[in-house]
Amino acid sequence: MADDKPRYRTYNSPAGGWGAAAATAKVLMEQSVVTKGSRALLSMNQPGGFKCPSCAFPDAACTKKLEFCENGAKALAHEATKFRVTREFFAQHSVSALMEQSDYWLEMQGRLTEPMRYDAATDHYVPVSWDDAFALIGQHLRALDSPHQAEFYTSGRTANETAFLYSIFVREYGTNNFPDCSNMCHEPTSRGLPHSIGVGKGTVILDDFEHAQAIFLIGHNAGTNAPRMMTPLVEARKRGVPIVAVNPMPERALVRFTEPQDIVQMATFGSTEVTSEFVHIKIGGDLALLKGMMKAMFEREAAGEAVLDHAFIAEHTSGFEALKADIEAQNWPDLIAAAGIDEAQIRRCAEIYTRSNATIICYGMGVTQHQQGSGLVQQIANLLLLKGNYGKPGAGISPIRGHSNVQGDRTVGIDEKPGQAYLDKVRDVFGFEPPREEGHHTVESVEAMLAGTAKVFIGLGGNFVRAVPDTDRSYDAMRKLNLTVGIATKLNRGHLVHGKDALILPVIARSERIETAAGEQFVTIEDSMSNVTASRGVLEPASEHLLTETEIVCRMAMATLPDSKVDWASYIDDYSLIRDKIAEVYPAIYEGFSERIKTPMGFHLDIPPRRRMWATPNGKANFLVLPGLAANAPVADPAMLRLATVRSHDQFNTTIYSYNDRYRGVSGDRMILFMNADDIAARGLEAGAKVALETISGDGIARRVEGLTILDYPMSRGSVAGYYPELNPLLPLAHYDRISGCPAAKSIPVRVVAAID
Ligand SMILES: Nc1nc2c(c(=O)[nH]1)N[C@H]1C(S)=C(S)[C@@H](COP(=O)(O)OP(=O)(O)OC[C@H]3O[C@@H](n4cnc5c(=O)[nH]c(N)nc54)[C@H](O)[C@@H]3O)O[C@H]1N2
Ligand SMILES: Nc1nc2c(c(=O)[nH]1)N[C@H]1C(S)=C(S)[C@@H](COP(=O)(O)OP(=O)(O)OC[C@H]3O[C@@H](n4cnc5c(=O)[nH]c(N)nc54)[C@H](O)[C@@H]3O)O[C@H]1N2
Ligand SMILES: [Mo]
Repeated sequence: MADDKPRYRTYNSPAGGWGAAAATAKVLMEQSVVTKGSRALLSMNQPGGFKCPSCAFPDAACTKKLEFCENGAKALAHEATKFRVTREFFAQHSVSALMEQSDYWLEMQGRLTEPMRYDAATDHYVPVSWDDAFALIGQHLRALDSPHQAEFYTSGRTANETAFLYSIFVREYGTNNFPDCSNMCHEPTSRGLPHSIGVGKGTVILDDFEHAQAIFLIGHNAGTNAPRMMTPLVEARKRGVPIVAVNPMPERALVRFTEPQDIVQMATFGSTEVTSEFVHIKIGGDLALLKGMMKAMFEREAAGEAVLDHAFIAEHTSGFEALKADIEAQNWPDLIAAAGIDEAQIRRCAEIYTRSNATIICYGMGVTQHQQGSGLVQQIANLLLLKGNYGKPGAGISPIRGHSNVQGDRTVGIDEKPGQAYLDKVRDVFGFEPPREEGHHTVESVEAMLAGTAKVFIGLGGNFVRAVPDTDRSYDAMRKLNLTVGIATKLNRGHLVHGKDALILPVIARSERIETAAGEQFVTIEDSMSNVTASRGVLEPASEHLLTETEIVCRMAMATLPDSKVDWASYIDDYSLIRDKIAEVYPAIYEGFSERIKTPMGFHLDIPPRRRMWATPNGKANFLVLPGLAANAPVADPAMLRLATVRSHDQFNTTIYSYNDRYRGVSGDRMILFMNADDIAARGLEAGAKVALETISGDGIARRVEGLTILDYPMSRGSVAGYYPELNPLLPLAHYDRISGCPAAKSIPVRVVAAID
């Protein structure tokens, strides 16, 4: 269980600094990889080395600086770990026994070493040959009545080459069922933003942070989830750039930070105040903040001041009048109530925004994971359009993506709603007719499993069953399947909650060398700012029985599609052949891929708004209206609290590195309910009390999580937080953004109830 006795205290030191340096050393020691890990860290994010397997923030390549952070080091240490999950391990532990273990314990067992098949007679995983494993997959997939009965999941660590081949395999097989981790993450960006500015990606590059005159950070926790981002933020702050952080939790790194790479700050215990304006927003109150800022600007215009970029609006946009009418219809008391902050602060934010001629707005899960996640992203885009904050240095929209290649996977075909022009291209390049109907996103794939129409699940990375909403129902859904396949580096819950047949297929990881018959191979990834770079592993693979993800995809295809039009065998050995095909399917952005990838810094994929070009149906950037002020459906229960499920400092999504959350002052416990003192008192409760949470959903399904300890924490009023994935049983499958399908994991309506002892 917990690695320490639980302790809660206030963390007053700056984030980063010696605490981060010590944590880096500790994790290398825990995984027994001090020498190997330290050597590998020197190659991480360096030209000729491999890309950090953690987040998707770009690195300032070629600076000769160390380009890793504490959490990147954790990700690497856990990948390079000396611990192993062997056939003896599986012989020793039945699946039912493993089910009793925590996610943390499963992770700590180490790297998977050989392919395994579930044996129902003994309830153990037993060794299987690779040939037999692929034959079993082929047999199941060929036996289905329709290819739409299979679900093909991708997690965002998968490299471009693998994801591209996977998308071709699945389309030749005959379905667009591509549930993807992105569906739970930045899908509101991928689906919402194209209507606004013609592209579902950010428009900012790293260099823009050097030219920004104001930076807004809405709903993301950079110090934990994209720590390398702290460097450009601290540099901007030192230049006097105002930084506004909008968050229901006063995240420590946003307040004060010491750069572990800054020798002087480290030696003098100095630090930088990162945020100049902290906006203690209510969960979902961002919509009212954004509208309030726009209202303040329209009021000044009405008073005769010119605060908008009228020339830009006239030349480049459409829908201005409708937006103006919607914003002017909002009144201040409603805006203040919905945002949970005062009018003066909204006006201050508007003032900071108005004064700046180049503003960057960054955002994360605090924006996307609401029922109106896509609408919220579009309001951010509106605000930027009002001052022409696209296509000039230092300005633009900057979604901070999650997994290191989640954006790249989408670019190269992991898309359940593919465009017809793209499908035509696939047909022309590969010579088969791809399916034209839309496939399932993540929520729809779980619904299909529950309905019994889905029969096979293949997970290319990730930990699907732990990441999706409604844990109990999702476990039931997975258990109905005929076959589940987990292509993975580490043992996780997804391998234990399985179908009638089940396979675990272990892979070579990002930091490890890929040697094929054609010599050493590298893969490529696309970061959050659309830079494509090569990644070459440097370590020995964790076991001699591992295969590359690419080979696994090719051999699944060969076992499933005996009459395939695609020369799968050739791609197993030579990845440049895959890149040539990517270039053929996406000539506009990937032409000359194999040549362009030779430069150490890689290359940037074209983002038309950077040139003030708008790939929308009307050729303009569009102001879009989201009526009202509610980011989520209102709930009529006065006891209701909005629950955000968030990450601790010591986890990577469903992978739990420890039970500590240093910057929030928590150690030894993850069953925490972060709650405002007034909300605690209003319920006659006390900090330290054990309580349960119940979802208010009205669909007749009881959702409850027991055993939470109340922590008196400076949350905004009416907003509570706790950890993902422990609280996923509270998140109803149907609680999601209708435009993107993204589960509203930051805004679950709950009530606190007495714990059952
Ligand atoms: N070390 C580490 N790095 C990671 C990950 C990890 O788990 N560990 N995960 C990766 C992935 S896949 C992703 S998507 C990203 C996630 O990175 P983030 O987007 O930072 O994700 P979260 O921790 O879920 O929550 C973000 C913040 O949203 C705030 N928030 C909650 N509700 C609201 C709201 O209504 N409004 C506003 N304004 N804020 C709100 C929370 O207080 C929290 O600070 O990080 C990536 N990087
Ligand atoms: N309640 C709630 N739910 C959420 C979220 C939330 O904030 N709140 N966040 C959502 C978000 S943003 C995301 S992105 C999803 C994450 O969902 P996933 O991407 O499915 O989950 P991860 O925990 O990142 O996956 C971890 C597993 O990936 C495997 N793995 C690691 N590296 C590799 C590799 O190189 N190759 C392969 N093949 N496998 C590898 C390991 O076996 C490990 O156990 O969860 C979502 N779910
Ligand atoms: Mo994510």
